[in-house]
Amino acid sequence: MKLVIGNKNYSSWSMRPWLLLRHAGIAFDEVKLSFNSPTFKRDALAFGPTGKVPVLVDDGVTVWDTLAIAEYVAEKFPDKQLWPRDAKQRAEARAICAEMHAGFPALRTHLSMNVTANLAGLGWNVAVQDDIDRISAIWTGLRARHRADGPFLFGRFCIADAYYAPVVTRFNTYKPKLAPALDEYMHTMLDLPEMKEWLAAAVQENDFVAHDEPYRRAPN
Ligand SMILES: N[C@@H](CCC(=O)N[C@@H](CS)C(=O)NCC(=O)O)C(=O)O
Repeated sequence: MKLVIGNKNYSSWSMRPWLLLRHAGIAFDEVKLSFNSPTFKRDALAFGPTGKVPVLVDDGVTVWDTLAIAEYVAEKFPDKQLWPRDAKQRAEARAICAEMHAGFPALRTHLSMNVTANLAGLGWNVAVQDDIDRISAIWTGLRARHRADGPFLFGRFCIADAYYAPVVTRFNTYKPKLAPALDEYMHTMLDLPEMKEWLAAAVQENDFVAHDEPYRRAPN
């Protein structure tokens, strides 16, 4: 199984399936393409029809959309229980993934992923706050209901956590004011060994766009 991704510093869509596969212990070969390369589009088109990442290539199948990748992997590895086992919870998990997939345009535009930068206080506007408030409501409600089952949105780690992982890193980069109740979930996600692996690799890749440089955080 091959997962084609973009820069670990910038590619929120790539982070989701990468984290999902790693956390589940599913082996894959990583192929990383640089957004800063003049051949990015051509390189990406060699793997999938949209010229975007991520793309999963497995056993003669090409899957080029994050939600489709998550579903494909969940079907291929049912024992990994990548969606919640309970049908009602599964429906809700799918709904919040779809909401992330299609929504939160202000957050995505103004707090774009940049995991190694410190952009505290930047990017905020009223529309961004509306997105933050909606995400806060999702996380707070799920954590309150599933606290007894574990530290993730539905208790156990599932596709929904992978889906919201780049929001966790965005909040860590832009540091908007969040309800204290969300700190615990932020820490749970940032402390995941796979998340740490991704963040460390983002520092190492040293492939930043020039206007980002003044904001680079010192490596931990
Ligand atoms: N709907 C796609 C979105 C993929 C996407 O927009 N990927 C971005 C990187 S995060 C990309 O490849 N951008 C490069 C480009 O548009 O040229 C998915 O869910 O995977």
